[in-house]
Amino acid sequence: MSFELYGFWRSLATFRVRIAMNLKGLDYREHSIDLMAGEQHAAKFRSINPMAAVPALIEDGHLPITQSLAILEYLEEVYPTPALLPAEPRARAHVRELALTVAADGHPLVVPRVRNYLTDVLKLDEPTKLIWIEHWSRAALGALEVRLAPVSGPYCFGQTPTLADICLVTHVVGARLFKFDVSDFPACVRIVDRCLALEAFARAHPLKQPGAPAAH
Ligand SMILES: N[C@@H](CCC(=O)N[C@@H](CS)C(=O)NCC(=O)O)C(=O)O
Repeated sequence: MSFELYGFWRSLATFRVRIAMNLKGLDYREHSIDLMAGEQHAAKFRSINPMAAVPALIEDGHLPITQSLAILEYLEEVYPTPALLPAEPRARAHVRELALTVAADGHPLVVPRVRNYLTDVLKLDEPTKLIWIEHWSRAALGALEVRLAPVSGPYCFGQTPTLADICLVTHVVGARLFKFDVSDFPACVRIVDRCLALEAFARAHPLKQPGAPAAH
């Protein structure tokens, strides 16, 4: 099989897909869509994702799959080893809850189209916009911290990484890229740093991608 992944070095949703593909040992070729330059709005890319956002994954010339969680679930169904969801239904729901706290509640409020709207339409200055971004980043982290504080194992759930760890890592790395202080969330940070010690996570890091600045 061959995978074409449309992404961007700084995209946290693409970061999720890179981690999952690395964990599952799937090779992919990444095509950069420069979100800062607005390439997501070009007609050519909109024909891949009409939502004008990355990631989009194309396998063997099939129709693109967009939405990082849909991609992760697809990969899990078709390439089940190693498993990124536990076997038991309640545990699966728990892992999905943690993942969606990031992907459905936290991250959508800080993506470029929202940031651009705050700047271009609502005329917020940079410091005020950062207050917005930090507020919503911390709101998701606060909820995750409550769930993860009682966890004594190495990951969000069980002894191996799951979708929850993938989403948590991307959210904390995103907060760090904005230089937010995440020390109020020690359980999250403990798990994230453990995950980032794994090659599959480390290799997928935004700052390791082509186009990323050398120093951040
Ligand atoms: N819910 C989508 C979010 C996709 C998304 O918004 N991606 C961002 C980068 S992380 C993007 O391409 N944004 C373009 C824009 O906001 O203009 C997912 O999980 O894939």
